[in-house]
Amino acid sequence: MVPQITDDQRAQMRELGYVVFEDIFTVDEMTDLITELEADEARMRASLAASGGESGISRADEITFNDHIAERNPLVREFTKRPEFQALCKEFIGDNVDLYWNQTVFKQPEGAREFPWHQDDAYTPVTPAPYLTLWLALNDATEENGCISVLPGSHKDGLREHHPSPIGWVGHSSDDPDQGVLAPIRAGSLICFWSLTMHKSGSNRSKGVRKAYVIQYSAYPLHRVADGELIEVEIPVLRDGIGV
Ligand SMILES: O=C(O)CCC(=O)C(=O)O
Repeated sequence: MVPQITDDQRAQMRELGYVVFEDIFTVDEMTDLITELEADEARMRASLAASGGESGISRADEITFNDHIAERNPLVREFTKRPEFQALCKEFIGDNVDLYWNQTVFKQPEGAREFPWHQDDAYTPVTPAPYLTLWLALNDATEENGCISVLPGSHKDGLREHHPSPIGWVGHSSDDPDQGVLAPIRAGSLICFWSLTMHKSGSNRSKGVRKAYVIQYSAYPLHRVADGELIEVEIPVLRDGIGV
């Protein structure tokens, strides 16, 4: 279902930095996508397990980040260009948009660790910023299995100081009294937020894997803040407002 974005949602994105869009896809509409994403993730996790179980911020028995799937899989690539996403990109980014990054994030059952509070911009600051993250639930994301929490309004003061941890940058303490708001969503729903919106995910205390496909879109052209270099991305999504 292509979202008809309301004035309230525009205002919420502007003021709070995130909007939940419920039931954008049915599970049937995601069946082929999920098959491809799961197969790709299984290959990645097998090779991770064979080489010691850890690489970067992925842990085979805890949480895996499997990126650039659309770049190697035509079905996934086509999915990232769906009209549902184009509508959000056009609304929140503009007429010239690229797929900036895409990754699955699978959280294994009964894991105790949260994925820490951070702004996505902390990983690689880019300009123009912020870009847009669409966190698509491939299965129901609940408080029990480690759904996303967001810190409303945290996008307003730019990039905050982050410090490194074994599982990624941390920009807000898990001991801070403000632990934001939980955003549990059904499979096929998505959380739309800015790359400057502070977010985290909880521990997966359930018996199943929590599965998300995280798709990030940026304005074209895009440059790295550190050296001003143009970031070459492979997958254009909109040019002059038209899907490509
Ligand atoms: O899905 C998760 O558990 C966390 C993902 C996340 O925060 C991210 O990809 O930036």
